[in-house]
Order: sequence, then structure tokens, then C-alpha cells
Amino acid sequence: LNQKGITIWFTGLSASGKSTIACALEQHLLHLHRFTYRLDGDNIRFGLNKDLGFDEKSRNENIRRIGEVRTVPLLSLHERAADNRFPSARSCGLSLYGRTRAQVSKLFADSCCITLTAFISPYRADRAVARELHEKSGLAFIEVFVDAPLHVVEQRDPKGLYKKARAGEIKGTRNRRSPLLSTSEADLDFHPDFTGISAPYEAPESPEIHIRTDECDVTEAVRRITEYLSQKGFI
Ligand code: GGZ
Repeated sequence: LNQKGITIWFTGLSASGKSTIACALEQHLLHLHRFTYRLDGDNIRFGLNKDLGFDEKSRNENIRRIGEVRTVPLLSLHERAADNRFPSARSCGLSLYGRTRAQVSKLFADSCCITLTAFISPYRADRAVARELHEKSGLAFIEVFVDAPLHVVEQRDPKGLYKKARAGEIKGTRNRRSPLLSTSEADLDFHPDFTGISAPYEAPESPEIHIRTDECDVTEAVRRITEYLSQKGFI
């Protein structure tokens, strides 16, 4: 059995089903007594990343910070001191929640946490950076493409955002200045672009798992992911 934490990185359009599948998978893993931690817009965009909007730079920064929230293998204090995988408290999302970043890392490693992230993460390059960060640390990164055609997600449109975007009514978000962003004045403008309508979504080319949510239901999606995890010895 794999004793390190792993990250399951869901990517897909708004309303494709990322959060729904991540929640159901979390429940399933909890029933298996596996420690999981789910990161999504509710606990990240309204907290740690509330200074970020939806322009390209903000989305890059959003994913960069989330990518940093990776699990780390168990190391001795000595090894840890010499290890540059422990970023400063300013750049490591989870360290902000714990008393010290070392404690958080150890807790996660001790418990073999399975981290689930559910963000659009529309840019291939950003996802590649998150993957590299994990793989350099010897940690598994499992990209799950939650795929549904635009016309399907537009039909679902649970928050009416696609309708608003089509009508040009998405007002965008004004970025607040963040000490972590080297923003120019121009970046602080409104960014009314909506993924899939007026902003790009770069689909993964070789995700570990590809789920078409217009063809398969949540139970089947969870079954496919857990089958993969078990085949790889993660659960
Ligand atoms: C895309 C937006 C936008 C714009 C608000 N573009 O379906 P939701 O509502 O609940 O999830 C979407 C969420 C996207 O945040 P992410 O952090 O996942 O995005 S990214 O990875 O691109 O940084 C959507 C809502 O926020 N939302 N404005 N302009 N989605």
C-alpha cells in the first residue's frame, strides 16, 4: 500500500461536475477510513485566495497556490530543515491554517492524506507546474478530466453564470492588491471573461482519468476513480 499522500486534481468547466464527484469521492474514502482533504472554491476562493479574480494572472496564481498545498513524505526534523520543499508560510496555502508548516506537513504525511482539488484550472501550463511540484517530491498527482461539452454545462447552468456570461452581464472581479502578485496597474482592472465563453479552457491531453459526465453518473465516476486508486495501490 502506498504510504505517501496523493493529490487527485479535478479539472473541467464550471458545472462539469468536479465538486460533485470530489464530494462523493471524499465520502467514499472516508468510509474506507482514509483521511482526505478537499480543496475547492468554497474554502479557497473565499478564504486564502479571496484577493484573486478571474483574469489570467489571477487564475495562474490561484492554481500556483493550490499546487503548493501538496502533501509531503514523512521526514525527520533534520531532513526537513535541509529540504527546500517546505515553502515559506507566505507561499504555502495550508501552512496558513496550521500552527507551523512543519506540523501540517507531518500531520498530512502521518495520515497519508488524499488531497482532492476541484478547480477549473483552465491552463495546461498551470496544471503542469502543479504536477511537476508533486512529482519532484515523489508524490503522485492524478489528473481527472471532468469533461462535459459546453452545450451540456450551459444547459445545467446551476448558478445562471453561463446565461449571464452570454448576455455580457458578468461584471468580473476587481483584484485586490496581493503582496504575492507582481501586478501592474492594468491587472487590477475588471475581468469579465468567463471560462468556455470568453476565456479559454485547455483540456488535458493525457489525464490519468477522463470522465464524461454527460455519459456517466456520479456513482460510476467514483467507482472508476477508486478502481484506479486501488489498481495503483493507493487505497
Ligand atoms: C469562471 C467563474 C467566474 C469566471 C465566477 N470564470 O461553477 P462555479 O462558479 O461554482 O465554479 C466556478 C468558480 C471558478 O473558480 P476556480 O477557482 O475553479 O477557477 S480557476 O481555476 O479558473 O481559477 C464559477 C465561479 O467560480 N466563477 N466568475 N469569470 N468561473
